[in-house]
Amino acid sequence: MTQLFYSPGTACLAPHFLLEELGLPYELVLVDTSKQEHQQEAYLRLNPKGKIPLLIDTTEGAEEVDKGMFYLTESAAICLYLADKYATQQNASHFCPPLASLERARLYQWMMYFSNTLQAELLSYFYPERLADNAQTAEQIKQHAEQRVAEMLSYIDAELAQSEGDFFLGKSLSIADLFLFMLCRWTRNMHKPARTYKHLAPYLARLVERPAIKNSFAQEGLVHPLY
Ligand SMILES: N[C@@H](CCC(=O)N[C@@H](CS)C(=O)NCC(=O)O)C(=O)O
Repeated sequence: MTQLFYSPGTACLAPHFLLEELGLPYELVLVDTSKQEHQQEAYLRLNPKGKIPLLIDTTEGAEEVDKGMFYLTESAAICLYLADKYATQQNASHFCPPLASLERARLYQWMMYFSNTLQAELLSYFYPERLADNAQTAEQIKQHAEQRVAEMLSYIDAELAQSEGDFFLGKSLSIADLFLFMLCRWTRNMHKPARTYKHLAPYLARLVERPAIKNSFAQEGLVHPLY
């Protein structure tokens, strides 16, 4: 059985969208961050980083923590793993283009950019107090992070304008779309949210209509504005 440990609206969303898109049986396990459950021993035993998400998958040969169970963290890595694992399933090969193809290289490029640049900046925006000694500096960090996110969104918007299809990498939905949608959602309360950019606006409006994305939002109890 595949289990996704989640906290509503967090970095669990992209893997959640993907599990829904794949139509796989899986279990959602709530980690209640308002009760600091992610910092408690029971969760730290599974994920010593104390972060969300965590995927536990039953995989032959895996011997981490419990025999036969595979523990994986990092939202982008979970998406890559699931997409590869189920690539041979009917209608699933487009989530991750074939190994060593140019399309695959572009997917890596964007997944890395999204996770180690845009997502990292968003984490500074959401947790500025972790980078500062006082409230005034934290506020300044938050403002700078928001400006930098806006620059990144402009760059992403320009890239999207070059797409030859409805999706970020062209004509097929890939994990880059699911990951980017999650990050765009996180900008919804900024002065210039992703939904206000010329090319991101119709792109996000199309994605939010996908049943997999709607189901994920409903299951996590998320309501409007969704992005
Ligand atoms: N790079 C990690 C980031 C994980 C992360 O920071 N998750 C946040 C929620 S979006 C979290 O667990 N926050 C709780 C905390 O930092 O205390 C990933 O993509 O999985």
